[in-house]
Amino acid sequence: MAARLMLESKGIPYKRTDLMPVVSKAALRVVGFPGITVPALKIDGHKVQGTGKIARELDRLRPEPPLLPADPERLAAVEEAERFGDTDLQQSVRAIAWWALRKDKAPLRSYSEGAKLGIPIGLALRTAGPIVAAAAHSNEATDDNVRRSLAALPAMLQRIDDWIAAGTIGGEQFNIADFQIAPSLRLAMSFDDLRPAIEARPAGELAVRVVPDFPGKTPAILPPAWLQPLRSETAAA
Ligand SMILES: N[C@@H](CCC(=O)N[C@@H](CS)C(=O)NCC(=O)O)C(=O)O
Repeated sequence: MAARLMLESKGIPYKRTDLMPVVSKAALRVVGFPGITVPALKIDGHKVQGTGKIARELDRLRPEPPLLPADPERLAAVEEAERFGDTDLQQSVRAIAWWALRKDKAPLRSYSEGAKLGIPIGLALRTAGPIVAAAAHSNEATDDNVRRSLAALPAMLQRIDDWIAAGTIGGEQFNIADFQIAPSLRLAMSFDDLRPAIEARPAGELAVRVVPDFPGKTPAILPPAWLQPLRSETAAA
């Protein structure tokens, strides 16, 4: 989603292919990418992998509008927010999402809306069990990690609100950090358990501005005790 939004912000047309998680590692090797993660982009005869590298390559190929600011001080702030989006935030939301899907696979169908998998969605969903289990394992979606992620979420949301207040993200023209952070927030907001603590604050409003359409919906599934740290956030919002 982040890479797609970056291409769209540059006005560069693209062809999208979605890969089943886990299987994606081998599929990327087969088509000649050196690394094992998506997003992976072939552009202008180059293979570029990773949201950060893709953003920098797009700025090189088509400088306007820039994804990375030229001013060194602003660049340092944007890159700090980018790193946070790529690590702490994404890892936390991903652990929660895989934990929930392992518990109940029914919401998967809603997340596959619009996917370009090259095989029928029904078939992909029927064979998803082992893939969900493997992805939950490789993303360390353990009870402990999910509890820790939920406990850390209020401080992460505050950090994002602070970056918005400082003008690091959330400007008129979105930058690499907007595109790195917003998709994870939208994934978190697809959870009925989490949306109330996010949607009314600046972070939630920004996420919807950056990613107006994000597929998927997961009804309440997380243990209420684990959600306690988010209760006060919801009340404040
Ligand atoms: N935010 C990262 C995402 C890279 C990443 O971790 N991709 C995951 C999917 S969201 C992946 O391909 N995982 C494959 C694996 O390591 O099993 C980026 O900026 O490129």
